[in-house]
Amino acid sequence: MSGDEREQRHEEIDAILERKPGVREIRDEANRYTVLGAADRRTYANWLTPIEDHFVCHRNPIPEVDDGDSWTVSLTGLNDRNGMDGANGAGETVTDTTLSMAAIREEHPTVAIAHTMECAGNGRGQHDPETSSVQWDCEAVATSIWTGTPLRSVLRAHGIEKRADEGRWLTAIGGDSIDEEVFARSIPLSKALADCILAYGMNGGALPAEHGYPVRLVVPGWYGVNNVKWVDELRVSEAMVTEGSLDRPGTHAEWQQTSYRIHPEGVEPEPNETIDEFDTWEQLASDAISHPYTFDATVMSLIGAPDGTVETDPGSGATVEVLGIAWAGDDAIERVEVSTDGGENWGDAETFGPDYAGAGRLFAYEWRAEPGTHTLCSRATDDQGYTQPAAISDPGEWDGAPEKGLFPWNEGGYGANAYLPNAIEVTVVAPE
Ligand SMILES: Nc1nc2c(c(=O)[nH]1)N[C@H]1C(S)=C(S)[C@@H](COP(=O)(O)O)O[C@H]1N2
Ligand SMILES: [Mo]
Repeated sequence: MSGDEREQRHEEIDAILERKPGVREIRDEANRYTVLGAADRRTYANWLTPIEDHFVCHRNPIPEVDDGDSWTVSLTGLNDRNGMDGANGAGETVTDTTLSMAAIREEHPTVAIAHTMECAGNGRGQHDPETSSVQWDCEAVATSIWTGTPLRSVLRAHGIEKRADEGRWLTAIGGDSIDEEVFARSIPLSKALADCILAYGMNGGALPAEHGYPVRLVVPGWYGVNNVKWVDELRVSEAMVTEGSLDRPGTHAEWQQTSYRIHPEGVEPEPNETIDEFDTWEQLASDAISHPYTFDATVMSLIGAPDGTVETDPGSGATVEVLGIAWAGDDAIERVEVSTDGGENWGDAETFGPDYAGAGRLFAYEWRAEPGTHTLCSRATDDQGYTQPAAISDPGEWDGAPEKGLFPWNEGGYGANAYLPNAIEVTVVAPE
């Protein structure tokens, strides 16, 4: 990493701060990422996150795109329909085609989907002792409406069929790939065909440069890292990306096989060509995969309001509405509880508002607030029965951490969903 590139990163951060008043720079131990997070906890009293408050996270410089209409996406790899694209006429054929932005926009259905996107490193800064990299507290999560084209439609048009999805993978490669460092992520082809889109719009407007203009992959309910920005290539294969598996220079599998996996200190996770359990928490809890991959987001919740000081209104019987958002990747939220005494006692909150697969739910809790200072926290349970643990474990406590109500401290600081670190202090004052 040259000094020049670091310089460029700070310029990039400054430029983003100018157009996004709702974010602030986050401390990055490695000084390698462009990282900004929601500046105000009250962002999470909303279901939709305004673009100004939407976190940003990437490593390589944003590609310069003067004319988004001339951007292309190459689609390569296996298909199982004869006579398509680069057909060789003998059984399985290979796709090798180039998609224009016009084709992506106009030759397929247009859809809008909701997606709560969380960086897999959200909560990393709550690990004690500290892990390396970006010290996120809880500001790297956002809910947006993404407009684009279903991948299913694009893939089918080029011979990639549902019946051939078993065990196959789709690798997306970012246009921010530089010679030494290729940003590539693989997701199961079954997920790609089910609900992923090539997005070119965000919250009803154009996709901003820092969020992937002109086109990004949106993987509903899955951690940010899977949502490749500035998509340059899509490739279908029998295996996830492994080191050297792409016909490109530089390293290929860092983002899939090394970082973004949950493991104890001092462990180097073994690469896998394929796995068949994708739920992140299930991988952890069942030991199905050693050193889980961060695919779907673990169950989480955040209180957005009140925060700080609140004056009770005698007309309301001194009740205060506690508002927040809960999400569980591509699983559904089953229950949200709120505590106003730091996790000793809990009451059920009510979920309300939009209810889309892959996006969070708003919750509200009627709090009879007594004057004084109180510690508020929330904990959610998903429809698989997983509940947010109370705290992050010590580094040595990997084994059985979830059963002990702890999220395992892990070297990369991924997937943290404990509720106590996200507690907020609220001071209640009676009206004069
Ligand atoms: N091409 C590319 N896509 C990327 C990244 C990147 O570095 N390059 N960062 C990923 C990570 S780690 C996250 S958390 C999300 C953040 O998306 P956002 O910046 O739109 O919030 O983008 C993902 N997509
Ligand atoms: Mo991330």
